[in-house]
Amino acid sequence: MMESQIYEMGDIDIAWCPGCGNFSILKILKLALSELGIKPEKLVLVSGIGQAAKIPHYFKTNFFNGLHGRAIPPATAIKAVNPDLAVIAESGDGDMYGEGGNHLINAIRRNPDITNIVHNNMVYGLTKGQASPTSQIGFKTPVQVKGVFLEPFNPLALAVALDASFVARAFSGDIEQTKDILIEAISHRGFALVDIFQPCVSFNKVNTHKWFKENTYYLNGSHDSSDRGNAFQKAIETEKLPLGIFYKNDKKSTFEENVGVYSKNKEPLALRKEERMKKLSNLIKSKR
Ligand SMILES: Cc1ncc(C[n+]2csc(CCOP(=O)(O)OP(=O)(O)O)c2C)c(N)n1
Ligand code: SF4
Ligand SMILES: [Mg+2]
Repeated sequence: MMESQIYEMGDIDIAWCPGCGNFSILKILKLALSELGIKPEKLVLVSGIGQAAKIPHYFKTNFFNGLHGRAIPPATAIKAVNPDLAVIAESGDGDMYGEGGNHLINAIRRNPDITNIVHNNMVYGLTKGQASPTSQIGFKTPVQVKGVFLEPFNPLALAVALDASFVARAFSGDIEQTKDILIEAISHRGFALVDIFQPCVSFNKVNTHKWFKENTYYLNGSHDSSDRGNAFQKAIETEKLPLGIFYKNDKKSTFEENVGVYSKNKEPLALRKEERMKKLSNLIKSKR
């Protein structure tokens, strides 16, 4: 097994607050990738903006850090032209479920073979504590002074309803179980959504580490992750929030398979230099 040290940046400043759940997610992701034997040169982390989206800065690997809510489009493109790379889109709940919601919906429909990890702290951390789409009813912030009155967005119910190919929820406080879920998600062929509960110790004093411990439970061994109806029932449970792999559909073809560019020629599009140059010069000629 490869050591997770391979992804370490050395002595760098990390801009997260002491005690933030993002530290655990960073550690767990490195453990999962090293257990899978994915070398840094074979990995691309893609992110938008937010505390969660800083994760690629603390990883010795390839990365693309773009606009708020826009991790999915570059991640989809990177995978389409380099199918041999493992591509992971990293984001926060605001980033993916608010600003990036449209991209999430259409990624589920396209089914690119990428993993989408969402650090769900139920708050906008980077911008200092406004409500996010997953903030709970009654959550008070300097903007939502009387408390949030909107029903929280349910990413798992959405993903199962759209027949996403892999849907899971984890908790940053559980290293082993979250690592196992990430290993399955990254190994899965197709779009894998992993929502990870992550305490924000500075701006969410309600949904703390203790709160997540007390308000979650693991789906048991008899949960059938191929049963979509049952997965949906589990996804809409609110009294206690289930953790684990809710749903998997191994039968869906991926975006890369559907676009058909690899049906005859297996060479990654990114490496097809001659073909690209020919297309480019034809395009230029056609515009003259
Ligand atoms: C288009 C756009 N809108 C708003 C912002 C401001 N902004 C930056 S990060 C952020 C929210 C971050 O919240 P989340 O995605 O939950 O990440 P966290 O910091 O909690 O990890 C917002 C609103 C921005 N950078 N760009
Ligand atoms: S503000 Fe919250 S999410 Fe951001 S680093 Fe601090 S504890 Fe983590
Ligand atoms: Mg957040």
